[in-house]
Amino acid sequence: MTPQEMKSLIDGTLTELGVSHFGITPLSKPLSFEFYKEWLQEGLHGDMAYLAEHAPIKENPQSKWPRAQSALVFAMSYFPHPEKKSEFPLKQARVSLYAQGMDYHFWFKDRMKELCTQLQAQFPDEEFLAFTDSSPVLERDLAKRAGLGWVGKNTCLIHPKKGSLFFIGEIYTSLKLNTEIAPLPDFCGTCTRCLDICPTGALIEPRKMDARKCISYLTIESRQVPPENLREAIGDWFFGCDLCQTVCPWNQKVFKGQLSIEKSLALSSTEESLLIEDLRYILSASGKKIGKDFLGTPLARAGSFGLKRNALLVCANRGLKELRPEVEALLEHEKLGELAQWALRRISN
Ligand code: B12
Ligand code: SF4
Ligand code: SF4
Repeated sequence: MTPQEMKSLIDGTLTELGVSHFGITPLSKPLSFEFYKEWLQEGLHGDMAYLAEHAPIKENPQSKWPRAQSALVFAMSYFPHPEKKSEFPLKQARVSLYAQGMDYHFWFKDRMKELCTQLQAQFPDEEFLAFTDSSPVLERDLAKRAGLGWVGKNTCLIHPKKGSLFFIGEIYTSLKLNTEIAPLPDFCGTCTRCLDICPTGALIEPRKMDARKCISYLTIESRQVPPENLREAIGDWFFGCDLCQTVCPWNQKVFKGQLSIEKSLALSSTEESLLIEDLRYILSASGKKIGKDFLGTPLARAGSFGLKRNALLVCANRGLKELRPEVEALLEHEKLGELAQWALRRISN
């Protein structure tokens, strides 16, 4: 089957599923695998041990999926968020755009599975497997090879007409769909806006991140309290960070005037009251309540410990004296006590 035949077969379904753009690539060793290996060797992945464990399968996908020959690769835009939560528990706390709705690991995967079912009916003897994010797939490399964008200096995959605010997902198939897509050229040019804005200096070189310094890592993936030298730079980010993307001229062009590039948001007194309400709720709620309220959203990943840690950071960085009792209540906490003491010193000054 030719890639063109596949494209015309699924084009209609892709529109129904809300896919922004898509491409096809043969499954082979990622072009950037050596870079990935060096990145791991330098320890830039921090505590994300699974990234190292996944390396052999990322290098050779057939070692896990022997029949897989090609990948259909999809971009799913997350701004505006396509799966809003009916009652999002936070009103003002600063949450990165991808997390302002339901968790894409479920709904995006479900949409791709619908397509798998349709393809399976057409090709009963072939294999179709849907993945997004958590599987051992080097997704940006795969998406780049499928023509979905170029790898920007902020490390994100960017498309000149779609920007970078999209998820990547893929269907591995046993169908042979050999295609040579000319990769998109690099349109970063001399721009360095992402490197310049990053509050923690996580983008240590163009296209190279020290994940241990990225606010997304520190407020989502990490199960630790951040080192003191990075705490202030986290600013008012409660969950994740978008700055190196929202500042990007390619996103500015696509989402004219809709993206904030403030390192710390200027809040009206009403907004500040809402923020205090959000943080008070997080700092004092039980783990069970937090688990229930954030069920099915990306924030559930950080859990009660992670969200309380993030609330302490924002409270300290904004000097919210109103939250003194809630901070004091955590002073003896086994894992958060030291951070609560730091926060207390900051709001007392
Ligand atoms: C670990 C991880 C993180 C870590 C580390 C991120 C990083 N930049 O390394 C943290 C927690 C910090 C993170 C943050 C975010 N993440 Co993340 N993350 C991942 C994950 C699970 C693995 C990424 C990884 O292996 N990193 C290691 C580095 C070395 O690899 P890489 O970034 O993929 O880069 C490769 C390419 O850039 C390539 N490359 C560089 N130059 C060239 C040139 C050529 C020619 C080619 C072919 C390739 C190439 O080389 C690298 C290594 O192979 C992927 C999902 C996946 N399975 O791949 C999602 C993923 C990369 N994340 C995603 C998202 C949405 C985010 C956030 C926006 C979320 C948020 N707002 O908080 C931020 C963005 C921050 C940023 N600037 O990257 C999307 C990216 C979509 C896109 N358009 O690029 C992914 C693909 C998840 C998904 N399925 O949608 N993430
Ligand atoms: S997401 Fe934020 S902290 Fe991470 S690299 Fe981008 S600007 Fe820096
Ligand atoms: S901000 Fe500039 S350098 Fe960074 S990814 Fe966008 S175009 Fe490239």
